[in-house]
Amino acid sequence: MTDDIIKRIKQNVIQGRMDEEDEGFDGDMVGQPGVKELVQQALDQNMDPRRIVIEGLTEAMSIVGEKFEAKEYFIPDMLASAETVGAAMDILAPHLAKSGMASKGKVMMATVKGDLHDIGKNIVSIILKGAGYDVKDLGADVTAEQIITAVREEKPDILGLSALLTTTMTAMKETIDSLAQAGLRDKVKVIIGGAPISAEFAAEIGADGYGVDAFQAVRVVEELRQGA
Ligand code: B1M
Repeated sequence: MTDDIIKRIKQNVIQGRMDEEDEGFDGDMVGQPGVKELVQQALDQNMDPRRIVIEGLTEAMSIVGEKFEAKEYFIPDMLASAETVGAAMDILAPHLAKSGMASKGKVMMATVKGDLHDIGKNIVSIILKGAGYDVKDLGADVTAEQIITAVREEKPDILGLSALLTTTMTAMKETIDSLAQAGLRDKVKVIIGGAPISAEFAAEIGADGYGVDAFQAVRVVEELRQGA
């Protein structure tokens, strides 16, 4: 039963179906529950929201990426799927973020310059909030200068940078170098992540940590905070 609902959430993200009024890319799906209804049903069945994120939404987006690579999907298709994930995260956020906890520290998050992919960064932000961190999200396509200004003003304990394009990975190094030039590098720990990022790349550009996914990102932030 629970496997079935995860499967249907995945299918509907891939179909870009927000709710029951949507046809889906294959047409003729009007009347069947879409991502919003299915996510709510999964929560009503007490499904772990982390499972919905990992096995439903994230796996679906990776299939969407494969379809884009195979030229089966185009940008509007990717966007339609991405929007269903955004709507699902709006429903899941309060369940992932436990309220009323004392803040464990301040984390500033940004997708780097030139990169508009914000779904992964948003998931990391929500999971960090759920783990008790005060998260300030600067958004996507954020320049090193904007990040330096925000770090100077907000004094976060941790800076989290996300990149999804091989061409924008270099903006992570630029940001870390700019922090050093601004005399801020020893004031903030930097963790990076995103599909093309690896632990080796993180070490190479002088980041303090790397998270393969949102849950590992939280573990790394905890380690950095304890070691700080
Ligand atoms: Co784009 N895109 N896209 N795209 N897109 C990819 C990344 C791509 C791999 C697709 C493909 O070709 N297979 C490819 C990149 C190829 C490359 O660089 N080698 C690509 C391309 C080429 C492009 C454009 C250049 C297309 C074009 O215009 N020709 C263009 C670039 C725009 C720009 O950024 N300047 C573009 C545009 C878009 C859309 C706007 C249409 C849309 C983004 C919408 C949005 O984000 N609001 C989009 C989408 C949806 C994708 C795919 C399909 C899905 C990305 C995603 O959301 N994944 C993607 C293919 C793929 O990744 N399989 C693709 C789900 C998300 C939960 O995973 O972001 O990896 P992810 O986050 C994970 C982990 O990586 C990690 O935790 C998250 C949760 O577990 N993580 C962190 C992420 N950040 C972290 C930070 C951390 C720690 C962990 O610490 C701080």
